[in-house]
Parts: sequence; C-alpha cells; structure tokens
Amino acid sequence: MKAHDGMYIDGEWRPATAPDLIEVVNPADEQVVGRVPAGTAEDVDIAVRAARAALPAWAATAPAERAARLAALRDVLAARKDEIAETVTTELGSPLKFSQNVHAAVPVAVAASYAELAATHPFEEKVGNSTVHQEPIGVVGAITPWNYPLHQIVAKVAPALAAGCTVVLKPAEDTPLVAQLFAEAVHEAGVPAGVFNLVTGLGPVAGQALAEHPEVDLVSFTGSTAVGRQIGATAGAALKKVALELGGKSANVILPSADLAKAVNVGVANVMSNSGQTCSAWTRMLVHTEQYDEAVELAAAAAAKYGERIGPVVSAKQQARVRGYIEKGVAEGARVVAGGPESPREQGYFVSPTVFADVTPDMTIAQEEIFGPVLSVLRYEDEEDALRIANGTVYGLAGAVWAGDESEAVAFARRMDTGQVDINGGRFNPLAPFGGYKQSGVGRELGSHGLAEYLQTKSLQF
Ligand code: TXE
Repeated sequence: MKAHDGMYIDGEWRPATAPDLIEVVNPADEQVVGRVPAGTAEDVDIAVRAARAALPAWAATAPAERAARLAALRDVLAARKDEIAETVTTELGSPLKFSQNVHAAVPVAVAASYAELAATHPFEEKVGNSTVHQEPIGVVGAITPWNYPLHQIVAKVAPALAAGCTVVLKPAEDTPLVAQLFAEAVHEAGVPAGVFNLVTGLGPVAGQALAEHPEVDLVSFTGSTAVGRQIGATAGAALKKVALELGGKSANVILPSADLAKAVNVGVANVMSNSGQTCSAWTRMLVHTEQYDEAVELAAAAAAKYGERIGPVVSAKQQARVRGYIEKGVAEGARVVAGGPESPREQGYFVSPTVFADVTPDMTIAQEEIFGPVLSVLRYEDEEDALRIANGTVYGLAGAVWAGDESEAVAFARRMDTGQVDINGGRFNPLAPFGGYKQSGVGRELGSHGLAEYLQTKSLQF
C-alpha cells in the first residue's frame, strides 16, 4: 500500500521531525502493509502553527467559497471511492463490499451534506435590534478512531471547514493510510494551504500533544471513554471547548407487538456489521419473557449464518479484549448459544459471531462496551421493566425500538435516555444529529447540530 513518509502540513508533505515509524498491519492476515511516521509534539506544534496562520483568511472566506471546496472534496472522495475501500479493507480488515458500501460511501454523503449546509446555513441573523453572527471557533484538534476510519475524519473535518475553522487531524494509529488518502483529497479539492493538516502518530504522544496545545481552541475527539475523560479533564482545566463522542451499550427493544423475526435478524446484523466495532451498535437485545426462547433461537441461527461474512477485529489487542469479555460472560453465568471465545481461524484477528442468552442486566457483558461481534439477549417482564433495563447503563448513545405500530415505538423511544433511536429498523440519515446522553459524550456530530459545535456566536446590538 502506498504510504507517505511525512506529514501533510501547510499544503505539502513535509518530513517528520523524528525517524520513528508506525507499522500498519492488515488484521485479516497479520501482514505489515505500510509504515507511517510517528509524529512528535514538535510535529504537532508545527501543524498547529500552520493552522493558526491559515485561520484568519479561511474564516473570512464567503460561505459559498467554503461550500465550493466541500463540494470539490465530495467529488474527489466519490471519484477515489475504490481506492478508499481497498485501503480501509487493507488496514481495518472489513470485507471489501462493506468497505465500498459503508466506509467509502458514507463519507461522500457527509461531505455532500456539509457542502449544502455551508451554502445554506444562516451564519448571520437579525434578532430584534441585533444581528447575531456565528463565527468559527478557531483551530480544531481532531482525534479520530479506527472503527469507521474515514467517516470519523469527515464527520469532524467537513463541518469544521464549513464553519470556517482550520484543523489539525491526528488519526488512529491502526488506520493512518486512509487518513493520508484523505489529506490528498483535501489537497486535490483546492482547500488552501494550512486549513487542513495531518499528523500521524500515537495517542499518548501526538494525540495528547494536540489535545494539550494552547493554540487549539476546540478538541473534537472520538474514541474510548477513558481517553475521552482524560481529554475532557485537560480541556476543562484550560477552559477549552470539547466535543466528545464516546462509547455505547445500546438497547434494541423488541416490544411484543413487533415482527419478532425481522427485529431479531436486523438486530443481529446490526451488532455483527463491522465485526461489532460500532459505537452505536445495538449490543443488548431486550425481548419479552414470553417470546424470549424463540428470539434466542432466531438470534443464534442468524449469528451462525453471519460467520462466513464477518471480517476480523482491528488488532491483536482488540481480539484479546473481546475474547476476555466473552470469557467473562461465561464466568458470570451467561449461556453461549452461538460462537464463543475460540478464534475461528488460525491467522488473522478473527472473533466468532457470538450470542449470549440468560444475560442479566448487572452482568459485565450487559454493562461494558465490548466492541466486537457479541450480542447479549436479555429478558423483560413488562414495558416498565424494559425501560429500566434499557436506561440502566452509564451510556446513552443509540438504540432501537420495534413495535407493530410506529407510534407505540415512538412513545417508548421518547422515554429512553439516549441520543438516537431507530424506529422499526431506521435508516442512516447524514443530516440527523448523532451523539450521546450521559457518559456517551458531549456534543453532536452531523447535520446542523454538528456544524454548531464548530461555531461561536457574537451579537451586535443596534
Ligand atoms: O481507543 P482510544 P482504542 C472504544 C471501544 C474500544 C476501546 C479501545 O470500546 O474497545 O475504545 O479502543 C487516540 N490523548 N472505542 O484503544 O485509545 C488514539 O491514538 C489523546 C469506541 O483504539 O481511545 C486514537 O486516535 N489521544 C469508539 C483515538 O484516541 C489519544 C471508537 C482513539 O483511541 C490518547 C474507538 C491520549 N492520551 C474505540 N490515547 C467510538 N466511540 O466509536 C489514545 N488517543
């Protein structure tokens, strides 16, 4: 795989300040597929200065010009979709079809939505005897994870550029190649030098330096709750703005009136897709006690079918982590009805699609984010019980409700402590805000709510 040996800073690829490299490994066959520079605090500082220097001119561009750059970016991402899909498959291990349909396609839709929003957003409004101006927050430090490597980047960079902010991106060390490809796309789209900058590197080195840099005005982070908490604390001490998109333990609530087979099958597919490495995955399936045995049987059969199509998890570390959770589930008394802790293949970081029955709400596998292809099926006695279980974790990122009647599902969804709920399946909407209640995060991504994170308001009174 082609890899740049420098950082994209101020419109060009520059040598890194240190010779250290990070090896990128294909998790499907454990082969090294590329090497990228491990950025230092000095690289971050150079990039932040470039972003700071580019800020005044970019912040002053007309929204229509920013919209034009984002439309160009959308077009480059669309034109290079095959290369993007292959790169993601190589460094994340996801099946090529999934990389094409999701990892490459979704970022095009998100870039398109911000090309549109940059052109139409009311950056200036009259309110009585005032004008209210929405201005860019400044220099953004974006720190992204590996699970949807390009989507996570575009979901931060596109709204930041639409708002008139400049950006330094530190992508996940597991998936830096698609980040380099994105930097090429930004360049091709004619975004001015210094507006977008890329520093590859390790989290505790380059990531931390970026989060702590005094010239960064907003840190936008997606990743683990532990690191998010640390970034939030550091930013809090410096009174710096943060946007945090963290973990989840979303409930898929199947009400008795629902089409059970459909709800279970879609629910299993939701958890297994991307090998379970989705923060919004419906990892807890809640089923009425009278339908419980049937649902478990359906879920086990659906997971077994999934076995052939699933990719590996991202790394040996992640495989060990997921396996540890499966073993913990068994130790705490849950019943494995599909999969289990044994790896299905000798090579690659594969985990069998696993379904647990007899899971109680207090078990570790019902409380903690596993981030692997593991589903817990829980039983409830009545609707109040279902609601208590659904809301009974520290997280609140997403969820689903199934019912015969849409309004019945909506009534239940409105009582859930969570940022997004899919009704009878739902469909991805790039304009719908995405983000967490409770410990799932701070702020929203996507759509106009996502744009608002990168803006601050000023009012002029007349
Ligand atoms: O995350 P990290 P990891 C969850 C999921 C997963 C677990 C661990 O449960 O099993 O987190 O994954 C950078 N200062 N999610 O270890 O470490 C890091 O380089 C600044 C949920 O991969 O949080 C990477 O760019 N930055 C999730 C990014 O943070 C630091 C997506 C995320 O890595 C840093 C991924 C530091 N001290 C994992 N340490 C979601 N919400 O979608 C690391 N980083």
